Amino acid sequence: MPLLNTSKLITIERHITEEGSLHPESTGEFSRLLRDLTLALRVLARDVRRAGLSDILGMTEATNVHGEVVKRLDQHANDVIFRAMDHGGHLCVMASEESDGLIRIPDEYRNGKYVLVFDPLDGSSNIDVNVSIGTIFSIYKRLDPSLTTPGTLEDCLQPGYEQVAAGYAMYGSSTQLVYTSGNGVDVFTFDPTIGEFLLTFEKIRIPKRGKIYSVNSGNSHKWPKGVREYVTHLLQKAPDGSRPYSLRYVGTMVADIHRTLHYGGIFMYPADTTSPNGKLRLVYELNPMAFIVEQAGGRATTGKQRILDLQPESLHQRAPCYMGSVDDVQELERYLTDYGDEFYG
Ligand code: AHM
Ligand code: MG
Repeated sequence: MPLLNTSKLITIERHITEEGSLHPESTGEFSRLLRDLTLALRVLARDVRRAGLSDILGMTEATNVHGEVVKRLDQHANDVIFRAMDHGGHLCVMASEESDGLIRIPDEYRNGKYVLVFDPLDGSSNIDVNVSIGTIFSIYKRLDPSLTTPGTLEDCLQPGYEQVAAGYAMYGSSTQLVYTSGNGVDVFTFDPTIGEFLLTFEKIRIPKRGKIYSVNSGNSHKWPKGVREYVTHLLQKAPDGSRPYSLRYVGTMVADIHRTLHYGGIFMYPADTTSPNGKLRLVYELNPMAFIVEQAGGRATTGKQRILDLQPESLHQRAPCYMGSVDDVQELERYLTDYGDEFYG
């Protein structure tokens, strides 16, 4: 699949403004919110690129040559997003993987009608070793958009199907921003020479079936029976050449889903005997990714239920996840039904 499938020269800001103009009731507030957020992503793309040079990696306790406390890159990313988003007047509350509770809008700024939840730097185990990492975000309208009071926990705990927009930035060999507002999925690539995200792939579609599976197989002894049997099946040779599948696992969800969007296949983080709800967090990891995957024509489930239909009960709750090509995910679901989700051992 080519990396560039559009002849349009268009920035993400223009794209979002044009999408907004399709809605006559649009006030432009959402476009301004996205403009602030893409500023944060541009800053982070720069900082990730310079990370090894600027003492940003590693522990939080260290002091750099300027006498400043060095922050881990994930804490730094959290701060950058907060500083870009707290004063715009568009948000009423935020929540992040890096903050235990709600992130409130400071009293001196206006509370707007949107809610932002995010994982500032996904792929923590890859940060210090120069392997692709990313930022995941999701935007909701607050439950009562007429209010001007601070947003609440309930505003952040809306089911994923209520998302207004979601996306991720992947800091890889280039920085790409993958974005949906419910009208398909578009990919923008950051051009550092002009400081803009340019549209490079319009309305990406996940192949109906792939030939790659992505999972931490170090956990296989703890998986449910159905997942073990399914993976065993993927590794058996099929006469028509459709199997065996290849295994690809970066360990950064953003990167593993990004590849799945382009090449198809399945990404899994199952429940296991030590993590009965899997590892990945529903509100700011799974829901935005599930929205993107579905908008690209794929499927995203816990094995029992569509991810976007789950009612979150707490900010950091986890859920099992299987997402990717429709045929692959449905096949996995059949294995879970046939073999059950009991665990071995
Ligand atoms: P993080 O938010 O602390 O980085 O954890 C989430 C990451 C995902 O990006 C990735 O899919 C998963 O954890 C990898 O976990 P594991 O190392 O257990 O395979
Ligand atoms: Mg994460």
